[in-house]
Amino acid sequence: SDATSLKRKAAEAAFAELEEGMNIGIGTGSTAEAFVRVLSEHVAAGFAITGVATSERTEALCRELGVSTKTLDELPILDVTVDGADEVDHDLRLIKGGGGALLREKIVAFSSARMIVIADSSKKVQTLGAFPLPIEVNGFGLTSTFMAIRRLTETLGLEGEIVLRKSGDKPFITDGGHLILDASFGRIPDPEALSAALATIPGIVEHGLFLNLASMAILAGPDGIEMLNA
Ligand code: DER
Repeated sequence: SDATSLKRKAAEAAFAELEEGMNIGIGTGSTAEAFVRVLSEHVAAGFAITGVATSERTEALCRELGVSTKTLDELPILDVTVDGADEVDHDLRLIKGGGGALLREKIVAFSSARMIVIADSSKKVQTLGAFPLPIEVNGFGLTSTFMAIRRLTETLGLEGEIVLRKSGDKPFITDGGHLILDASFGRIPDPEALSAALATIPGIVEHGLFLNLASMAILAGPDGIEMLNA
């Protein structure tokens, strides 16, 4: 479908940013998987690269397609991370976490000199928040954490449903063993203020606001590729 080809076009443009011998972080989600497929074709043709996966799911795909990976402990300093996003604004602020891998994605992106976001152009927004913000929580005292988030976001003027992410009829469990709350704020006019406020709640492990991490976004649309640079 043309959605797949748009993902592939963005993935190919991201590959063009790589150099042989780089250590790269590899994201999670369908666009990141298109990138792994593009990468595997070049690896098969002799392109030397080592990846650090951001999820078990991505790790399994790399193994299946012959892209060599190491752990972040083996490669703690990465040249670039290539990853998808659920929303990208004009300042390269992101909402991520739709695929449930936000904690490892954020740690890997933070360990990289650069972060390249690949997405179809439908992910570009004026203001973040139409996509529900994933908030990864420990789960101990979940109701207390939930109430703290509710109270705190209301003081920021943010309303909307906050729901526990499910996998079938059971709570979704992340690779790190945590739970995810999805908060439908609708619009987040001040992502920095929200990020700082969430950091004050001890039960929150991490959230899907990626600020000051992306250095480039490659957005594929029906009329071509748009590159956004920080
Ligand atoms: O979970 C994530 O952050 C993923 O990158 C995801 O949000 C983007 O997934 P997609 O490429 O399948 O749209």
